[in-house]
Amino acid sequence: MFATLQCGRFQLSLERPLVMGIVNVTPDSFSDGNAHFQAAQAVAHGLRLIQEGADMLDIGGESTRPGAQAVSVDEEWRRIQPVIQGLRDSGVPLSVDTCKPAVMRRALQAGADMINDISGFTASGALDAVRDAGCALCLMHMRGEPRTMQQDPVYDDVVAEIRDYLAAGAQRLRDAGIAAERIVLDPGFGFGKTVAHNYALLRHLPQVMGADYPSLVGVSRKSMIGAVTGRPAAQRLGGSVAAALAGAVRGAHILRVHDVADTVDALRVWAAVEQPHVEQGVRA
Ligand code: 8Y4
Repeated sequence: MFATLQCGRFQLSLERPLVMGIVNVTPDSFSDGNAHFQAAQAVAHGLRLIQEGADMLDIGGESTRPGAQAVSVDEEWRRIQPVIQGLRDSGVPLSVDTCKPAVMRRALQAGADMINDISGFTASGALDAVRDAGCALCLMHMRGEPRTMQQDPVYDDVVAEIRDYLAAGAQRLRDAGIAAERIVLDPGFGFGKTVAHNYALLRHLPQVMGADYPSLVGVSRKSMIGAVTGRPAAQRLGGSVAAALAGAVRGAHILRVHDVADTVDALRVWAAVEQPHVEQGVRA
C-alpha cells in the first residue's frame, strides 16, 4: 500500500486529497502572438492558484481538447519553458502535461516534478525520457486520439476495461524500471467516453482504481458536467466542485481542477464533517 507519492523534489502525503491547479499555456484571443505576455499571465495565474491552496500545478502547452491542433516540440517548449522557470521555486510540485518525450526531457531538466501524459507513456521513447528522473508519472486512459475519440465510443464493460488498461499500463511502467511510488493512475474522464461512461467511472471509482496506486481525477468543467447542468464551460463551477467532491469521497488522491479556491473550500467542509477532531486547521 502507498501513503506517499515520490514527486521529483517532493514526497507528497496522500492522506488527504490533493488539489492540482490547471495552468494552461495555449494561445487565446488576448495574448495571441505575444509569448512573453502569455507566459507572464500563466505564471501569475499559477501563483494565484497556489495562494488559493493548490497543492501542485499542472502546466500544459498542448491543447488536448477534442479536435485540437497538433503542436510541435519547439512550439510546446517555447510556451511552457518560461512558465516552468517562473513557477519552479513557488513551493509546490510542478506537473507538466505532455505526450512528447522530447518535451518530457526538457521539462524534467528544467525542474518539473511530474509528467502527466494523457497518452499513457505510449510514445516511442517516453519511458526512456522519465525512467531515470525522480519524477512522478500520471498514466491516463484514453480511447483513441483527441481528434476522433468522442465519435461514438463503445465499451462492453467500461469499469472493467479501464481497470484492466490501467493495471496493464502500470505494469508496463514497472517493467521499464519505474518504482511503484512514482506512479499515479487516471481513468481519463472525457477521453473517449460518453457522459454515461464518465458517470459510471466516477460512481465506481474504487473498483476502477483498485488499491495498488494512487488516483488522479480530472472532471473540472468537462462536458459531463455540462450534460447534467445544461451550462457552458464558464458556468460549471458548482457542478465541477460536486463532481470533484464525489471523487474525493470515493478515494481520489489528486483532483485536477480549474477552480482551486472553491474546491479547497468543499474539501475543508467535507473534512470537518468526516473528522470533527481536526475541524479548522485541516489545511495550512
Ligand atoms: C472545459 C475545460 C472543457 C476543460 C473541457 C476541458 C485531464 C488531463 C486534461 C484529465 C489528466 C480538459 C491534460 C481536458 N484532462 N490530464 N488533461 N487527467 N491526468 N478539458 O482528466 O480539461 S485536458
